[in-house]
Amino acid sequence: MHHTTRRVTATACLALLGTIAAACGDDAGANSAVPTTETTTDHSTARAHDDTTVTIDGIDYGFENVPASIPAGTRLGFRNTSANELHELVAFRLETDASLDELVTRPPAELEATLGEPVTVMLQAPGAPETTVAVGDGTLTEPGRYVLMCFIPVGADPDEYMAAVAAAGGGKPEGVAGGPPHFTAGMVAEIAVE
Ligand SMILES: [Cu+2]
Repeated sequence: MHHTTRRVTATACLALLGTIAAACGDDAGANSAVPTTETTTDHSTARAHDDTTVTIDGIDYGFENVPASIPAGTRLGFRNTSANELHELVAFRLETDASLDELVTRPPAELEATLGEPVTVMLQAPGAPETTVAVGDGTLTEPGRYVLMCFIPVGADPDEYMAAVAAAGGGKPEGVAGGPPHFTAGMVAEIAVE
């Protein structure tokens, strides 16, 4: 009887040990959750990434280094690499599914009505040391489909245009001589904010 009881006790102990082992296993599980803490650290890194500037280049005539998509909250930078032309990055959040190819063929008034107000406008004269931020701060906050466009007339005088921007209080300058806007020459791009 005693023997049997002991055996049972021994079995219970083994079972208990098993439970402890299982508990240890859980602890191990909790320990493996330590990297989760590091993942949390990664999250704050990701948040820092959201503030990272993605610099887009303006050339004659187009945008370069445009990512297909960026996380919401990414701040765009703009750099004009042209030696001759003033360029700008004007970003609009599109409320339409229309293709860029179709959009750019629309009459100016209709195009403006479709685009609405720009989220951000950044300009840089050729050779200028800094980019002028006229609207917003380059940050694309709301997820969606965005179009980047340059409205500078082909061959416009950079100094004259920048003076007109200043006179318009950062708004759209009027009456600066030049050819068709750069976007009609290919300075238009799409970017997805996710
Ligand atoms: Cu341009």
